[in-house]
Amino acid sequence: MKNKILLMLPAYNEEDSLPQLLKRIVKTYDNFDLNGEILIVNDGSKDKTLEIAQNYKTAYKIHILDIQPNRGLSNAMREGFDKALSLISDEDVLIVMDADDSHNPGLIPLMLQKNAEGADIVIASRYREGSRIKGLSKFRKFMSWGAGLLYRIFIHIEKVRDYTCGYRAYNPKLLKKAIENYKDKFIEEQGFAGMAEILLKLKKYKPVIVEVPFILRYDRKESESKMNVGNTVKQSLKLIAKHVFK
Ligand SMILES: Nc1nc2c(ncn2[C@@H]2O[C@H](COP(=O)(O)OP(=O)(O)OP(=O)(O)O)[C@@H](O)[C@H]2O)c(=O)[nH]1
Ligand SMILES: [Mg+2]
Repeated sequence: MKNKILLMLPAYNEEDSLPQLLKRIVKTYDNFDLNGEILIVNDGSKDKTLEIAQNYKTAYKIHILDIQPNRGLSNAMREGFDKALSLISDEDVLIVMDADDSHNPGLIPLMLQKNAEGADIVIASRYREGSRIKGLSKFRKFMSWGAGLLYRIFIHIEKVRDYTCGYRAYNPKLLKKAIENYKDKFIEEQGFAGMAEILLKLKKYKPVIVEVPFILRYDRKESESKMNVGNTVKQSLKLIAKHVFK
C-alpha cells in the first residue's frame, strides 16, 4: 500500500483561485501516480470557496474543515493540523500550501523525495539557487527580502532561509509530538509570523530540515491579495523581539 499524501489548503476567500489550483493538484497526483488526498480548511470565507470545495468532492478525495467565522491564518493552521493528523498515519506525509494558486503542486514529487530521504520538514524556499518569483511587485519583493533577512539574523535556524513561506512538507510524527507538547500554544502568533513560529517550536525536536528552491508564480494568483504589509511587519518584529529577549 502506498503512503498517503495529504495536501492541506488553508483558504480564505479563494473562489477565484481554488478551481485552477485543484485542477493542478489532481493533475500532479495523476501524472506522478500519487496516493493523494486534499484537506481544504475554509476559514470563514464570505465567497464561494466552501461551495467550490464541496462540488469538487464528488470528483476527488477531498476533506473539508469548515471554520466559521474567519479567525485568521494561524487558527486555520492550528485547527487544520489537528484535522489533518486525524486523517493520516505516521508514515504518510502532510503538505501545506497556499490556496491562492501561487504555489505550484508540481514541486510535490521533489518534496516527497526529500521526505523519503529523511527530511522531517521540507520547505519550498524563495531564497535558494534556482528559486524564482514571478509577478510580485518590487515593493512586496523588497519587503519579503527585508523580513527574510531579519529572520535569518535574529532567529537563525540551521539550513533555513525562508521562514514564512507556508509551502512545506511535514513528517506527521514530528507535528504530533510538538502539538501534544505545546497544545493550544503551538501557534500563538497571528498571520505570517505564525509560520516562522511553527519552525521555532519544531526546532526543539532537532528535525532534519531541507529547503528546495521553488518558483513562486504570483502572476497566477486570481484572488485579491489579503496580505496586510503593515500588520505582517509588526507581527514579524514582535516574534523576533520575543525570541531575542526571551
Ligand atoms: N490573509 C489571510 N489568509 C488566510 C486566512 N485564513 C486562511 N488564509 C489562507 O492562507 C494562505 C496565505 O494567504 P495569502 O493571502 O495568499 O498570503 P500571501 O501569499 O503572503 O500574500 P498574498 O498572496 O499577496 O495575499 C491563503 O491560502 C489564504 O487563503 C486569513 O484570515 N487571512
Ligand atoms: Mg499567497
